[in-house]
Amino acid sequence: MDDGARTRDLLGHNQALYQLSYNHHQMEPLISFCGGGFQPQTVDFRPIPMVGVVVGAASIWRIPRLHWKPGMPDTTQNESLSLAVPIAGLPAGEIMPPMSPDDPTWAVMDGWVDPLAPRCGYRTPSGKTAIAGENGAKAIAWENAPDSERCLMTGAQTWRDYTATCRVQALQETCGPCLDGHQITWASAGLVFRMETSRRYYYFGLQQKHRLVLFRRSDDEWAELASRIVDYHDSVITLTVEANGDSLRAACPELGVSFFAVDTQLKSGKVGFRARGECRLFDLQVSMNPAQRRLNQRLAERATGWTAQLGTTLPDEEKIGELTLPANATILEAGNFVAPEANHLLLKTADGLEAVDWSGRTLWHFEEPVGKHKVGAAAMGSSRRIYAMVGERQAIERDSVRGQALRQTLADEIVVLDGATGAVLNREKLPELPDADKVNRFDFSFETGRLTSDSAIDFVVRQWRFDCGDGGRDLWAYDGDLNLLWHHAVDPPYGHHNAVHLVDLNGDGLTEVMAGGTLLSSTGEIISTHDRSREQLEIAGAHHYDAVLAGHFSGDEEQDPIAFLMGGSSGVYVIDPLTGQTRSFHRVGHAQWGMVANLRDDLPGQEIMVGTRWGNYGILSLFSGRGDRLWSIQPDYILQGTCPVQWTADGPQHIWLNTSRAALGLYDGHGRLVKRLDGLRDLWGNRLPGQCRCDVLRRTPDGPDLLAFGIDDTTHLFAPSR
Ligand SMILES: [Ca+2]
Ligand SMILES: [Ca+2]
Repeated sequence: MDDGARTRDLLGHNQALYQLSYNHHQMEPLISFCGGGFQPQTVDFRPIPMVGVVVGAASIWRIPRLHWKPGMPDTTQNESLSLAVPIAGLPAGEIMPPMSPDDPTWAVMDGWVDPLAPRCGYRTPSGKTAIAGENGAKAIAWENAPDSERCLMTGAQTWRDYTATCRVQALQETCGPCLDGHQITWASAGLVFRMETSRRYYYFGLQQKHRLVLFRRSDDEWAELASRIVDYHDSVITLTVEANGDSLRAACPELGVSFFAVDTQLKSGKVGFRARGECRLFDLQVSMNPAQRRLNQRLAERATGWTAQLGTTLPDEEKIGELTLPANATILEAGNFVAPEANHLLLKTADGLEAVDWSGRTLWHFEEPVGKHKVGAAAMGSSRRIYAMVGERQAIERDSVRGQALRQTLADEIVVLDGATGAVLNREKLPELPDADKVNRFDFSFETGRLTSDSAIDFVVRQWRFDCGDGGRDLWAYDGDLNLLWHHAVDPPYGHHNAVHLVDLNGDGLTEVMAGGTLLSSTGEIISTHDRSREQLEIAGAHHYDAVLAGHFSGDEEQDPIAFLMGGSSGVYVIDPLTGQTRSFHRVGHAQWGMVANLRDDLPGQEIMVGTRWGNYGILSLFSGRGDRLWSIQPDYILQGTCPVQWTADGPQHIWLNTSRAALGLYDGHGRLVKRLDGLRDLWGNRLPGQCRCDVLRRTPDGPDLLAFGIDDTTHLFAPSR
């Protein structure tokens, strides 16, 4: 029995604690809570009502006896630790600008991160400016803007016990809504501690300049632990929190407030300052006494040991070769489009498409610049068809989410290529658009399917529109010979590339078209529309369904088919796609994309991974195939490129996180890092996020999956060691 299974048995029916334990890979005796004998000191003591505080604490208390290693080295660091934001060392002006990684303030602020505006993350202002405050004292200023929420955090996911203090001046009462919370209208400034994700943490601070509040946030749930109305008038105040086991203390001496609360929900995490709306931060310090420091170090060692132990049953990565690609070529995919028994690589080059074998030898070259492409799901004869968009009706220059210049082209034609030879089988004009000025691209449905043809070679052309936040409304269905079958415009709009799918949901052998919140038959009739689409569209930051997954995921015929609608800031709707009826919804943040994989052999069917973007990048949430949310993690604060990886011949898939060196590794279906991939970490070196290219490729149709890791001009291939 592995440790996870033991934990589960021990906790028995206590599902919430079981999940927390899994999330944090650490079980620690709650010494300070159980033995401290603390008494509430203030009028505002309010223990939160919660199922089984005592039971929960007792359960957690017992776990270390299974995991405790008496021989663990004593770190004997009998020194306290103190960290302070070096405000005095900051030059005046914007600090930590995300898209300027060489800005000198990054070095000054080494050790501090802003999860809401991370270095090399995405195109967003830092929102934090160093200024000279009153009496010449330097401060960091937060600005007055709806999207002004920013943080300064330090520490590690394993930090549990510590003290944090800040000196702050709050200058704004209301603020919002923002992409992270359509319902938030209050400005706030205060301390964050035990941050598990940027949407899950404890917080103590001023709200709307008239209330001091200590709360636990879990996504859109704000559980207030203590609060008091205060008489505040723009003065600089001191906020202090101390977390020790389950006991949370919070105080503001200037306003005469001292809170004490007991809460068991958040076990550990980073600590720092977070504010929405205009305010000034004059000081921010985090400290640990020697006992706290030793504890936190032991928790970090425990987590490392846990990863090593979990990884022992998985093969290490072994470098098996390198790919030599033509200059400026990118890998589109590896697949058996040439012949059924072997996989080849499909490359995109500046002047077209190229098929190469694994030694880099060119099989064919299609010499027309290609925008979007799609490889047919079914073979025609021995090869697959490749559909590609070519030509240029119009083009625009834009910045990508990550700040790079992009040239986006509205294509003119579709061509069909023979995957074996690259020969053009057919070509056809793309539809004429009466409102072409509102459209920046055509695109293909996420997969080909069977609309009228005998095999899955039909597809749908979709669009990206400026007036739908890069989503779209129009759908044009084609058969594999490029005959236009039907055209339909849907309302509500669908979203990005992963929002239009061809999938057989009713089992008649023909594929339906799931386009955002609308399901259409293979012949273009509307079958259903999401019943909460109006609500979804009214939520700020949710102007389309960013991504959609529909299929038979649950392994339970009572539940299938099922669809997951990733609705931007409205979160995730789990619906019956045949009726459009919502079964459940989950406010996970700005849900932007999703993928299907079998990450858990102990759960029937497949699991759904959902990632967030705007307002809270990098949160990954796993759902069961029937729509239950299992856990959320946030290994870094950058767009999470998660690829499902079949790393063993049998057993569940894993996910490969590769957006930063900090997050790099294979993770299991419990959200645990199980393989650090040190070989890749060595290659990564000190490169910044975005400077390594990562693909999961299969050399043969049966696998195994290879990790393709591109650094500079070389693509290194790693396979599971034998
Ligand atoms: Ca069907
Ligand atoms: Ca499963």
